[in-house]
Amino acid sequence: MAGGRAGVADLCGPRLLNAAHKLSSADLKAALGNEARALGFDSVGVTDPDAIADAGWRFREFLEAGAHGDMDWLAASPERRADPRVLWPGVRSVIVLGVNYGPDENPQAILAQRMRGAISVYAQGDDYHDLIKKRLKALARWLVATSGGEVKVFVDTAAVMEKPLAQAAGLGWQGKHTNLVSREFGSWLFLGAIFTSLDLPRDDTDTDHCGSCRACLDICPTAAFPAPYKLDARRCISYLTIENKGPIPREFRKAIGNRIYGCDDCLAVCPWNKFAQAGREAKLSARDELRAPSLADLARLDDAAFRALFAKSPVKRIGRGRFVRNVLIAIGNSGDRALIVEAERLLDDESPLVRGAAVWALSQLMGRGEFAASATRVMKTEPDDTVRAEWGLAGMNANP
Ligand code: B12
Ligand code: SF4
Ligand code: SF4
Repeated sequence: MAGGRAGVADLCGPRLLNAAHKLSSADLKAALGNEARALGFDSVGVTDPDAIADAGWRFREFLEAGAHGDMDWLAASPERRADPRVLWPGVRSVIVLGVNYGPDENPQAILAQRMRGAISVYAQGDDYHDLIKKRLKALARWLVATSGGEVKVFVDTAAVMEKPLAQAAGLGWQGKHTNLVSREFGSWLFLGAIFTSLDLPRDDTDTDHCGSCRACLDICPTAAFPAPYKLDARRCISYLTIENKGPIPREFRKAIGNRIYGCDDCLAVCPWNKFAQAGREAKLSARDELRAPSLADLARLDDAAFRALFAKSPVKRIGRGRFVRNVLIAIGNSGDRALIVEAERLLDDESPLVRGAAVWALSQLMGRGEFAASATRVMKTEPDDTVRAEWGLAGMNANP
């Protein structure tokens, strides 16, 4: 159903359909596709609630390996996540929807600009959760008004395995980087789902078109794929910079480069992006100030300025402390001594997370003698054990 438009909804608006109440299920599904597109969805398909049997045991394997790290919410109630019918016994069909958020420039170009921060494509505009949820609710209301039944809508945060459901509904396939790849939109599709008690005609499951390609596996800066189709989230920069609340483990700091919120490398190299087009939703497109922000400016954000800059953005969720931690890792990787002053100022920050990251940044930018002099001065007053430990470890690894 991801393709053409059927005539019925061109002739009948919701009110008329409601009055007629005699739509065949095929006509209803065609009308649903048209309504979804009118609401701004780019892809839509329908699947059976029990279409993702393999996802359940694979998900358990992922949890048993501890690959979810500290994402306890992901590990909670795996039985519900693995089976939509456990989440809601009334579900008869799952409608999966996609919104194209294709970038209008190469997301990897910013990685060479070491004095600027790279924010992943999905987070350069407004928060997709809010936008997609509104659209899902509107479509669900239309469905109920048109044909009755009960509905529930989900985007991202609920216990729903959106990628395998999307594959089963024909929107694309789970590539070796584990995300859904669409033949029309490449890597750049946000997903959402509507569960309904109506019995709608199913779409065909999409099949894997990765072939012998392994571009996404090879590009990953932190070797986060233990095998094709398997991700160890604990090594993924998206997890490390967004979900991880503590200091970024030392082994990943250099590899993170200037990625300050999420990572797009495995998505960006996928050859299927050659068919992708820039997204059509202005609210999701990149805000100019978030395309290539200067690290020096970001390091100066206080709480109020952070909230103002990231109003309505998904970045706001991680808070100023975690964000400035990420900026300091990028400053440490910048190779630019002009940024020493920014990191030095943050040695007095009220957040130990920020102070610890500032120590590491300085260890990367200063010579060993200079760093040791700072350590002697600051350690006299540093109250936090984790930050003191950073001074000790960073001193051993500082530049000669
Ligand atoms: C937790 C989570 C994360 C975690 C873990 C990611 C992961 N791959 O699991 C972290 C924080 C790392 C993350 C990162 C990102 N995420 Co995220 N994330 C989620 C979330 C909330 C749950 C995903 C989940 O269930 N993971 C558990 C694992 C076990 O499930 P899985 O990935 O489907 O694993 C399957 C494969 O491993 C497969 N498998 C295993 N072995 C084998 C063997 C073979 C042969 C085969 C064929 C398959 C196979 O089976 C498993 C079960 O289906 C979803 C939203 C949702 N509710 O679904 C968004 C979601 C997946 N994220 C999304 C995005 C955009 C991202 C990022 C691109 C953001 C960024 N730019 O930084 C990165 C991409 C990183 C990556 N390579 O995956 C989008 C993806 C859209 C799409 N087109 O697929 C989603 C769907 C959100 C949304 N609503 O749009 N994310
Ligand atoms: S998002 Fe980046 S770090 Fe995470 S798996 Fe993909 S390439 Fe690796
Ligand atoms: S980069 Fe290659 S292996 Fe990875 S998802 Fe795309 S086609 Fe599949």
